[in-house]
Amino acid sequence: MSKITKVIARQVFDSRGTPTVEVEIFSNKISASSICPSGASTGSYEAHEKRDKFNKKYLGKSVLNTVKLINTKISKKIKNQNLHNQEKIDDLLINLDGTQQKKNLGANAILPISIAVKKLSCKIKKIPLYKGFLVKKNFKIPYPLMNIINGGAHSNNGLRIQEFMIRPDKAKSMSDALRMCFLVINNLKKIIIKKGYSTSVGDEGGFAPMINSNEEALKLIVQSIKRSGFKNGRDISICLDVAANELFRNKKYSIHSKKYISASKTIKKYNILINKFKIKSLEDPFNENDWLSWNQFMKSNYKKIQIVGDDLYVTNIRRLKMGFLSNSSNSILIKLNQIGTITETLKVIKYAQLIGFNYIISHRSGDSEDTFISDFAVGTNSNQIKTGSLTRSERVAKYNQLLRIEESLGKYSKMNNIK
Ligand code: 2PG
Ligand code: MG
Repeated sequence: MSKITKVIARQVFDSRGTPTVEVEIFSNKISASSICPSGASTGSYEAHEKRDKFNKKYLGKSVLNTVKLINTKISKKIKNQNLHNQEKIDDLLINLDGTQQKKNLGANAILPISIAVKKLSCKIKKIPLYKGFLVKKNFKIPYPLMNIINGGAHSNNGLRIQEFMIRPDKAKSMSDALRMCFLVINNLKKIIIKKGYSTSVGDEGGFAPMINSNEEALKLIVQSIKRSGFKNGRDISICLDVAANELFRNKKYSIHSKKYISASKTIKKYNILINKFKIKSLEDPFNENDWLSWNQFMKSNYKKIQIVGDDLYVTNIRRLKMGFLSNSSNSILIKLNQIGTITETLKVIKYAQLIGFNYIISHRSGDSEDTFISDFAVGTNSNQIKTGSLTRSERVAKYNQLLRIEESLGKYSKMNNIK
């Protein structure tokens, strides 16, 4: 048994320059740390993120009270606990909080502790982090869902859909996958320059050209896939995250233009886009409470494409069960800070496995140099990982970690299967 001997929390900054919590856990002289990520387009059922609302020095965004809470009350609670008993430590934190949505302590206090504990446990056991979860042998590498054009809440270009992603379906390895994406991104850059748009990037590293038509963004991507020598829909697929919570008002959606239209008209327009651009995955096409539209869309598309619930499920097993019973989607996005602990996240993943859902491990738009999710994706047998474009170090760090894992698996390394 190794005990937790010291807990240190500090305020650091995320990729948007917003304060966030870093936690370092010690067992005698050995330590491991983790930094909490943060979303911009959040679901209302997510676990709570606590900030110092009234501290004007940081415009209400600091996390100094959370840091203090970890360094005092929480630290006292978990000190001397067996570091290898993740479930017990997570339970202590869940109970200390005592609310459904982690409103007392905040998920941003709990998650970095949960992750740092797991990292330290693996470090002490001298096993690579990816070996510390569900998979014990035959590790597989997830396909990247690479967000190459940013819109919605992740940039101010006026693009309504939040994420335009590519998935290199024909890649034979992670390094091959990254090479394919690298080519498409570089060709996309050339095309964007030629059109006279800016090549600046959004929060997740994808280009954020000042265009406001979804179709135009999709055409640019199709062109760059072609120019890179690949076939759209065969070698590389286009995947979208609509983040429709942000585009919903009075039961209507403004996804395809600024005008709000009914859900059934929105579905018709989705179907046109899916056919025209061979879209293979659609995340959050509807609002988090609009179960009826999710179900209607599912009925006609479930065999054709991956339909992903992010804000719909918020990595919460109760909501995933509701979605499964009401036939709302066939896949779930997994974000650890939506629920707050590794233990709860693993329960959701096991349930997703049971019902045959794809589960995609995801970063947040505000992220950091912490590469935990790369190991987590391999260790939970996730077939896809969503972690931004191949720019901005907080995104690239995750891909680089997957390259290291692939290298360490050597000749046993294999890509996962996409269904
Ligand atoms: C999403 C995420 C990550 P955010 O909606 O899927 O890409 O964005 O972290 O802003 O919720
Ligand atoms: Mg999303």
